[in-house]
Amino acid sequence: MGFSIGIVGLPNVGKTTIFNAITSVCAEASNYPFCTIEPNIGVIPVKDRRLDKIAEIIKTESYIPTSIKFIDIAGLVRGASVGEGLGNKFLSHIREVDGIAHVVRCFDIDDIVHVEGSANPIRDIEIIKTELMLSDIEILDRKIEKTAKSHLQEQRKIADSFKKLRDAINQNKKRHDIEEIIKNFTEEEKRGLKELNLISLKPYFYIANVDERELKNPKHFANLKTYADSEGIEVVVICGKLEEEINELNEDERYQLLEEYGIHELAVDKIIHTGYRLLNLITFFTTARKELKAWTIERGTKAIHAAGKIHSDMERGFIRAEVIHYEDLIKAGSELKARELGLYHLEGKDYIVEDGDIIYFRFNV
Ligand SMILES: Nc1nc2c(ncn2[C@@H]2O[C@H](COP(=O)(O)OP(=O)(O)O)[C@@H](O)[C@H]2O)c(=O)[nH]1
Ligand SMILES: [Mg+2]
Repeated sequence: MGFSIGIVGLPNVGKTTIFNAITSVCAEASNYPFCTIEPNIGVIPVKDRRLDKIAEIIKTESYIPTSIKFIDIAGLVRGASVGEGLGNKFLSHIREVDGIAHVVRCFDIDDIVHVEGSANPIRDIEIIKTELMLSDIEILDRKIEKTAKSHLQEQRKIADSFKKLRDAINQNKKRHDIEEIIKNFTEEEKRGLKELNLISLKPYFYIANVDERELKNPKHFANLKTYADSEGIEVVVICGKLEEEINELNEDERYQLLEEYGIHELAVDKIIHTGYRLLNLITFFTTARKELKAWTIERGTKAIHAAGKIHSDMERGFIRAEVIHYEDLIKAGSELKARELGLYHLEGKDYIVEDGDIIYFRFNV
């Protein structure tokens, strides 16, 4: 299962525009299993120059980048948590994602209706956050109610822990304070918490959607930035409309056009890089079965679990991992030379996979 990012925000802030802009890279990669799999779900290949470099050294029949899933989640308005605008259905989609990209409208255009009258980043963010928070509180209340009535003392203790968490979320406490509360949870409580998939605990960042005419000095942006800084949250600036419009161009033409606007990185790359940082992800490579392939895992993943990303049999029958780091392979220039230089190392199941590792898993089932 890959990693996923949900795009949230008020209506008419540019979520679908940005979704279309970033999923358009799929057209170029039509030989890959990436595309828009449903109108609002796109699996985006992660560009990685290292893959091309490895492909020059290790000849395989094909090579496949890793990917991240994006979901354009509609329908969040004031009252979503009580079902307004199909709110509950959309909220349940947000529970499934690993991270959240919160799109904030930083432009005023009269023809494009703003559900709250006019753009105001902080108010807009807080409307969405309130809905997300209320939805979590409802879920926590259900859990508390179920456990508090129990005749078992342990269950009632669980209710107390969850009550603490509920109150912290309700009082809009900082992420850090909430994490401190969770640290004191027992293992069982932590497992129970995981199952609830609380949105308030998911990592997030903001996408400032700015107008192409205001790129140099986008309206409302300073406010958003100050607010985000106070939370310690990243803001990615994107001009959704411009990037959607240049969909049809090939990559070189796109870069050329964006340069004219002073933009040096495609929205899709900005968002993927931020997503990687946000979710603490790294990439490793495999070259089995005539196929060079990139994979995404969380930093700190053990070799045995990295193998499980590829196939459950590989995890179950894990014997050893033969590893060479990307830089070492490039330095050696060929697999043979790398072997002569002793750059391959054998690792056991507890080896922590590093970004850029090229791994041959040995397994037995
Ligand atoms: N001028 C301008 N219009 C935009 C921008 N982003 C979105 N729009 C327009 O805003 C409207 C709503 O965008 P949409 O992506 O459907 O918003 P959603 O409801 O959040 O999915 C559309 O008419 C877009 O063309 C932008 O960066 N600049
Ligand atoms: Mg939309």
